[in-house]
Amino acid sequence: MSDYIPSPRQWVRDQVDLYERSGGKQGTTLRDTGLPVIIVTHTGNKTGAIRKTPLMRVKDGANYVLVGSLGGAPTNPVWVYNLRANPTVELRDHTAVKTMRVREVTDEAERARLWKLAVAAYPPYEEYQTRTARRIPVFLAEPRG
Ligand code: F42
Repeated sequence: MSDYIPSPRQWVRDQVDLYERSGGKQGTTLRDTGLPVIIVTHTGNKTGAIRKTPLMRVKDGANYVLVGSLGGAPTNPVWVYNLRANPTVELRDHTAVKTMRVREVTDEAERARLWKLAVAAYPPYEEYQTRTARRIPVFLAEPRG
């Protein structure tokens, strides 16, 4: 069993704590936006530790779109490298917890379709992409068959 290492960012850590402690009944939205958030539990690619990352909830049928925006920062969030290395995750959406498999979306047409869904769910993603030279990574989490 690996250990859970919480995020070094206090507000992120607090959100994960409240979301999980309440069984997905509290702490489920992004600050004052009221927009829904999911928690992705994954594995650190160097430590092998358990990591928990809140992300905006972007649904595509039974699947979820994960957007590595990090507010338009110049570098990818670290969790992107973790998902590339260890694609099996546990995804919590409110009270529902599922094991899912994640893949990075590289097909341009598929990415364009999913990006539209992402921006519809969380409009600031569009501006975040204009702030950074990197292509914001997009992943699709699918139920593990
Ligand atoms: N971030 C997004 O990118 N997209 C979103 O849609 C999003 C929504 C969101 C909603 C609510 C909320 O509370 C936060 C939200 N965030 C969103 C922020 C998100 O939760 C992450 O905090 C953010 O993306 C930064 O991710 P990060 O993985 O870069 O986290 C940093 C701060 C971090 O935890 N760093 C760790 C550290 O100790 O510095 C490293 C953790 C790690 O995974 N280490 C790896 C390991 O093996 O354990 C090795 C790392 C390596 O070097 O490869």
